[in-house]
Amino acid sequence: MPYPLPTLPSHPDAPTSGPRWDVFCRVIDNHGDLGVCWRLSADLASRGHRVRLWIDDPSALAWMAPDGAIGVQVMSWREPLDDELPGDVVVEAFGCDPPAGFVARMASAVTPPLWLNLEYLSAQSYVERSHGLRSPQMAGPGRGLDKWFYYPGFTPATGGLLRERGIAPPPVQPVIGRAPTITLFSYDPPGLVTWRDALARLPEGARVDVTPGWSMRSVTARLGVIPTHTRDAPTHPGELDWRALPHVPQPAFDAQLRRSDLNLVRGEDSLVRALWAGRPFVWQLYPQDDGAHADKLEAFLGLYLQGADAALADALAPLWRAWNGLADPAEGARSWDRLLPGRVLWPAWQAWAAARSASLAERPDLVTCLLDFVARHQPAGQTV
Ligand code: TRH
Repeated sequence: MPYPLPTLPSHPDAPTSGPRWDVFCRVIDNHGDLGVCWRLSADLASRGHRVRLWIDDPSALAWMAPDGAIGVQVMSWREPLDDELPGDVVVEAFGCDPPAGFVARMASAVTPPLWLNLEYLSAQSYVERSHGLRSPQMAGPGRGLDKWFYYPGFTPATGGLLRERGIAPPPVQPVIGRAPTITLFSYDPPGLVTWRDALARLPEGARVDVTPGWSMRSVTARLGVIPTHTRDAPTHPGELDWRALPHVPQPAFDAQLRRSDLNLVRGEDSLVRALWAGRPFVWQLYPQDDGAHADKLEAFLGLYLQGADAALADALAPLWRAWNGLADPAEGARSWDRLLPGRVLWPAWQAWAAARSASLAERPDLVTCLLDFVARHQPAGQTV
């Protein structure tokens, strides 16, 4: 369904001084590109920076960020874009190739802006090798400029994870004598049926909040379930209760993950939010035709489960693989029966999710790392 175009949010109270950023974002597919760019822009603005977010398709902002953010100006991506002066820093998200006219103005500026390419999040080893590399532009409208690769990541040698100031992880909530609550935000997970069958074996039943789009379609088509739109009706004990969620603003989405006992998330941005929620979660990666998501999953599992109790790791890894279609569904079924709320490994999973969230949150966040990077790489004579 097409969404109505939002009124482009721009605030009269926006700062009139402070470093100026141009963030370029092309919406390729799904919501992750815009989700990351919006979070980055809003986080920068919350620290006093002025941000112009250039987007080719802002329609999802109508629900993701309906109120906008003070300091962020949403701009329509135009071609050619040669009538605008670049700010102090230009962020090209995911190699989206900003308009040639704008890049030419960057190159001809007396003090050219710092130009960064923000890359996708991964725990793979190439990230540490590639973070912060310089790419001198030998040809094209940006000839003479340097473009710097900025890789988000989980380790100190990477660019960090988006994490706004003031996020506090919720306390661990026991699931005793009640149906657990689960949020489903997925593509079409190969492990869907196995998971539903394991839920059906829970004596207390479960409540599943289903996000719009892919998740709703798979639940309907593959499980034959029509989630109800009643948010507040009580859950019937011992049953599986499927509820349809609307699209909600990012802060409400994050709160939904924090409230749930278990989260099934997809894509990179909600992976990070599931981490900060501190709840047990399973991640579905965007499936790639060449199978590249398998290596990406293994790299993340290796990092995430480092130091975990062997019994927990031995159950979680096959479950995550099976959810992504990368292991036998029977292995997934065995794991769910050990890991779901009330089962033998549930307390260990809860404790691990909280501990890992806390340990990753000890690292400086992406915007803090980015500001440090900019300060170290800005062209001579410029202060950001
Ligand atoms: O939407 P995604 O599947 O995006 C993905 C990834 O970006 C992936 O890298 C890319 O290759 C693929 O698309 C094509 O999942 P992700 O990254 O979690 O982004 C979803 C965003 O939507 C996130 O910012 C949270 C936000 N969101 C809301 O704000 N409200 C909602 O109600 C929902 C369901 C999501």
